[in-house]
Amino acid sequence: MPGITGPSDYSKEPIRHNSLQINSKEPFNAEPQRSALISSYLTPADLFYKRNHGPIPIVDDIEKYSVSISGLIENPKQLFMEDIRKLPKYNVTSTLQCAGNRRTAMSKTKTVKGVGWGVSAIGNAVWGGAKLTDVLELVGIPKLTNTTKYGGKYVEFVSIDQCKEENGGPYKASITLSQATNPEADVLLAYEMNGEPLNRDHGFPLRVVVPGVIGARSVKWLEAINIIAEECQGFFVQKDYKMFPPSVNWENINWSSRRPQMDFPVQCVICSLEDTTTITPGKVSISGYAASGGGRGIERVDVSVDGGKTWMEASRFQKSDIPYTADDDGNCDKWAWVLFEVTAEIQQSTEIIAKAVDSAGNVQPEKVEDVWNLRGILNTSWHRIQVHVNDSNS
Ligand SMILES: Nc1nc2c(c(=O)[nH]1)N[C@H]1C(S)=C(S)[C@@H](COP(=O)(O)O)O[C@H]1N2
Ligand SMILES: [Mo]
Repeated sequence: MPGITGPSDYSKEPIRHNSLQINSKEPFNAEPQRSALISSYLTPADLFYKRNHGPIPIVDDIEKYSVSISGLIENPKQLFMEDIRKLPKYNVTSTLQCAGNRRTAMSKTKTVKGVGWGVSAIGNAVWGGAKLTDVLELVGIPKLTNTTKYGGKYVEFVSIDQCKEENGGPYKASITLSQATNPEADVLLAYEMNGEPLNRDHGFPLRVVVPGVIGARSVKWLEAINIIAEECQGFFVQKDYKMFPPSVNWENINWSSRRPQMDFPVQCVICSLEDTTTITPGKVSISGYAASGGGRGIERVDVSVDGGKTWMEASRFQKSDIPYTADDDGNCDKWAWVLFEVTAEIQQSTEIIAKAVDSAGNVQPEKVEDVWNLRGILNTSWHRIQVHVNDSNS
């Protein structure tokens, strides 16, 4: 084995922060409290949501750890950590969001299948590592390639964790070769998160980060890269993480009728208040995160404190803890979330709503019912908070 192993049981899991809300113990799936998300622009690694499908792999010998690159190419190669570290290092600030974020709220409309998540299956980090474009050049694939000489059109990432959905096989995903070889897509083989070496939960020693795309494609504990003709045939690409219309149920589902979800849609959540909150009348601070996929930054966030009759525009806050920027223009928002804030006077019980608009003018769906799907993915409906005001006379 090449310096890394995927255990078959959960006896060697890392130690986790005790404030995480655990949604499933084995495999370990957990999210921070929503208030933790807005206390810093960059989410600390120990509080960052953890989404796993098997036991966490173990690096036995980092010197022996390598990633093989093969498939429809001329010169397959095995790369060691030192080969990857020799390439130019990029720091990309990117939000990672699980497609299942806010699934629990969607399941209230009608049952859905999948791990229940609140609003915190999302985090924002600076990922440090080599660009995939530079790595692929080492095996003779130039930048901006759609097809290799041998018909390679997709890049498949293979891990080493043992997943039940794959009958004990590893987690896999793929992206197009054109995205993989586009330097502006900023796809990374990352070995750092927020300036520290990746920790085990987040993919030590090396993970893929595909900015602007649902978290499922950012394969952790990378073991192999295959250049292939068709997209990855693994479970998580073909039979999971696809968006179906509300009419599809478990009897009539046809998995091959849909494409795997890639970019995530525009999303926004209020994190300063729980979904149901009791307050005393007066000023209330409403803050949270907004993010969109595909490199579409956030244009604005609208907040209503009267159930959607009138709206005000929120302002951005807390950019000061960014140690790095995504590009030379200081454009940090391309792949990253925006934290927003507005203060409102609230005198009576009401519904507070937040919704975001991305740089392409895309908006969020008003009702969760309209985007309900049996796998409970992509709940990006308007985020609503029920506020009860204490009656001071009673
Ligand atoms: N090897 C491997 N990579 C994986 C997964 C996994 O279970 N195994 N889960 C994916 C999913 S669904 C998400 S949302 C992200 C979560 O990354 P995080 O745990 O670092 O937050 O990793 C992705 N990469
Ligand atoms: Mo996910």
